[in-house]
Amino acid sequence: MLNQIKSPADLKSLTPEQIQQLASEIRSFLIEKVSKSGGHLGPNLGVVELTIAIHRVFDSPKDVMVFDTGHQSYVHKLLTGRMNGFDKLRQRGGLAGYPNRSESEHDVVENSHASTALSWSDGIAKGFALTDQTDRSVVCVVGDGALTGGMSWEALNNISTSTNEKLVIIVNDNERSYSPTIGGLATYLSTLRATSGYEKFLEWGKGVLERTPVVGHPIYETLHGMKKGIKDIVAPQGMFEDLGLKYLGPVDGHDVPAMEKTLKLAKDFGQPVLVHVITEKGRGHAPALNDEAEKFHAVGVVDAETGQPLSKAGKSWTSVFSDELVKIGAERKDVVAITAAMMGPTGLDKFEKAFPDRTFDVGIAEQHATTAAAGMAFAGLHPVVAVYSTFLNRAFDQLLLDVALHKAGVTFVLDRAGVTGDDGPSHNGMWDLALTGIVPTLHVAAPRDGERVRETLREAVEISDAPSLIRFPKGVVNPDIPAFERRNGIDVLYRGESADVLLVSIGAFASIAVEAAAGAYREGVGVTVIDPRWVKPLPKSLVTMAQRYKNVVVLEDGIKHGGIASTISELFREAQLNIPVHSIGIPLTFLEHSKRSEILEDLGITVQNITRSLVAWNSSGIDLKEEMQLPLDENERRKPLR
Ligand SMILES: Cc1ncc(C[n+]2csc(CCOP(=O)(O)OP(=O)(O)O)c2C)c(N)n1
Repeated sequence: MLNQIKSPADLKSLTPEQIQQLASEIRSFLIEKVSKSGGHLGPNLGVVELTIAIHRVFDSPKDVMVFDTGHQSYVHKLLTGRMNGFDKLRQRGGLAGYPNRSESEHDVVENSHASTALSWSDGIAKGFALTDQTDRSVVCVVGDGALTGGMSWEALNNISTSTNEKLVIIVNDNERSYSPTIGGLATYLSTLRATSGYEKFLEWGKGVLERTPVVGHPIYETLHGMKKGIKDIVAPQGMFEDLGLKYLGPVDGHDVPAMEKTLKLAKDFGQPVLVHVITEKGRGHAPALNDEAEKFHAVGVVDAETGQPLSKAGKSWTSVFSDELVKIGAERKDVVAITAAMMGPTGLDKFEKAFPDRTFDVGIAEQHATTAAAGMAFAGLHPVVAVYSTFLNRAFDQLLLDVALHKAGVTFVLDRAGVTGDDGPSHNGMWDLALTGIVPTLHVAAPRDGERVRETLREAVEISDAPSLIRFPKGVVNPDIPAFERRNGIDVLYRGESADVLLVSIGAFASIAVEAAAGAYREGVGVTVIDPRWVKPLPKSLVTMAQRYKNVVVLEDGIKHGGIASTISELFREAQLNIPVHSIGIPLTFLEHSKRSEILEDLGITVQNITRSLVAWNSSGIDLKEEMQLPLDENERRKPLR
């Protein structure tokens, strides 16, 4: 069946039996392919029937489908003619892990940050209404997790007053984000889920009351007469309907005929309608269903049958942080942890286990997490906010004005900093160094290895009169790189024979920097590698240190524009130090999905290439110090740091 589906039009004539067969083939296909490449298996297994029903009722691309976050769009990709791309899912040359405009006219929104779909959909539907494209509907699929994000509610507030938008909002309620969705909204949705129990309640009431002599029957009648009121007690519909949104549901999202019936009703209504759909994350795959923690929200490369990882990874950056925070938590009762719906992925699960009362999952609400942290700091706590680097972008204004302006003692821990690769452009953590560089009062550290994660984390939580932040990449942590010495807070990792180049290495690139310096030494170029650890504020001693060199090179896992190299250039300019500063980092561009190593290779961030650059810059550079007649005796060159 699946082979025959080249476009959504091929779905329209299928019989109920064929649809069932197709759903089952899609599940087997996804389990086989995603196990090989890694990706969002659980969410996609949950939306198979839902996506088939959408494509049977609506006509893509005339009707627009917007998937919130987009991680659950694999089935949509399969039904829109992209089956072959799954062999290289999330790899260079293969399908992206999220919708992608360059792949298909059926994809519109590429952003993988949650809670944007309702705003996109509102905008598109308003646009269609105003440009006389009245035959076009917008279908917005939003998870109960994504619905915890503030943007979703800003959008609903606007959508609900619209009378001419052809917009069908499908709330895909599987009760989970990564882990179970939390908060008042989750409780509300679970009450709505009980709506189907209302009729049963009424039946039960009838049975019991009719057996009660004299007063029983009248009470039942009253009960029945108060249907709406009782329904609100048993299953309050209030919130969505009070907002002015037509609510349909809850519907079993695995029952295609039921889904189609409801979606047709919603489509014909001609105004915004919210359809509440119940699905099961990981459906049809025992290992996913048995994964209590995350229902295979996102898997690496795993055995298709058992779901077990095929290779054993080493200790990750995340787990180094995770373990150290638990130790700190045992020593300091004021330290609390905050996650935005990513307890496991950020490593806060261990802290939660040890200190459940001091751990807060706020839902997909980075902005709230950040400002609430400022409040907690005011009240005498030291919050540690753990998020992925890319998601801090969401909370920039809160970081700047709620936290930094108020000099709140909050520590941010950014995981997945730098190039992450396979999740595509919006998941790379390449903006944080530039963004945080312009936040007054904030201290920023980029630890180069596990030992430095522990060390800078401890230093960070000691800062109580200003915010602090540490950032580290995805994956397995580097072996520790001890320093020769620490000078005014700056670690010297490699001493050059001569003072040709001062290589300032930021964070996890230290091992590449040291190897490149060794390579340059073999070419006769003296490179000293230093790691300032704290990149904001940069130690003043950097200026004194740099004075002895002909060239300064900065290597960073972030955008070059506004990054650490640019801060160092400014520092030198202000100190009237005229030394060329070369920058190796990420250009200002969106990086297509690919392996991290492939992207770094493209950017020239390899030992071989950096060695070549160090040699080239050394030979082409004008020796400004000689021109400026600064002291450069041979002894100084040999011991550049004395
Ligand atoms: C702003 C932001 N924060 C965090 C994430 C990480 N994230 C990806 S999917 C997800 C959970 C989504 O849950 P839900 O919307 O219910 O979809 P489901 O996977 O359950 O279908 C989270 C927290 C994100 N994509 N965007």
